[in-house]
Amino acid sequence: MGHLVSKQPQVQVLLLGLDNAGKSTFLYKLKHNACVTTVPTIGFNVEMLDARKSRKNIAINLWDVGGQGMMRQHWQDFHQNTAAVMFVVDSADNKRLDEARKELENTLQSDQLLGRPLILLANKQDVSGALTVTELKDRFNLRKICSGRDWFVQPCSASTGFGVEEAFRRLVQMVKLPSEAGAVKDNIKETVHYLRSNNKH
Ligand code: G3D
Ligand code: MG
Repeated sequence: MGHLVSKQPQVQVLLLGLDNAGKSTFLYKLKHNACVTTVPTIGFNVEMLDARKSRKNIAINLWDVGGQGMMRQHWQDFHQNTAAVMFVVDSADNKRLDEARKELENTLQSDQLLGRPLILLANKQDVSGALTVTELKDRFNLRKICSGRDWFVQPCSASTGFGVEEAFRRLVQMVKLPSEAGAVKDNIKETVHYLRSNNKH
């Protein structure tokens, strides 16, 4: 895509979460408003979505990086230049909630993601017994692990489409364009943090 000259601001957003959380279903519902049969993602899927922000047309590149064990070690490689994170949780899979919380905590600790907004997708709300937004916030201790960044929990069902568009609208609202003052400030904060942590070694 490097050779395509475009003035349209592009932002990169990561769609993360455990395998089977519903990332690929969410991505394709958003892109095509379709329920496609997903297969476990090997490698990654990426889709470009058009949006409008600050009276500009922007393109959001949404990266769905495979959630399976082996792929998780590559999440780090995708953190650079990431403007926001969408983290998908299977709210009905009680057994794996702690595993999901640990992955989210690890992700948020990445230096490159410092201050980036987080949208937590409380997915599979159509399944009976799914945790509510309030329950998930408590279970993940979100107020604590998200301090220093904007965050929002969106209830949704990637397969029925409930909450999917709302999640995208919220993302567009929260993401900072590279030209925005806040983003520049964040870059400075990030650089200072980087220099400080390197000085410790
Ligand atoms: P992943 O990309 O995060 O690994 P997928 O997850 O998008 O492949 O989804 C994993 C399974 O969960 C799929 O079922 C998919 O249909 C289902 N799923 C995704 N979102 C929802 C949802 O909101 N509600 C319900 N009930 N199911 C959902 P299969 O059976 O194909 O494995
Ligand atoms: Mg997938």
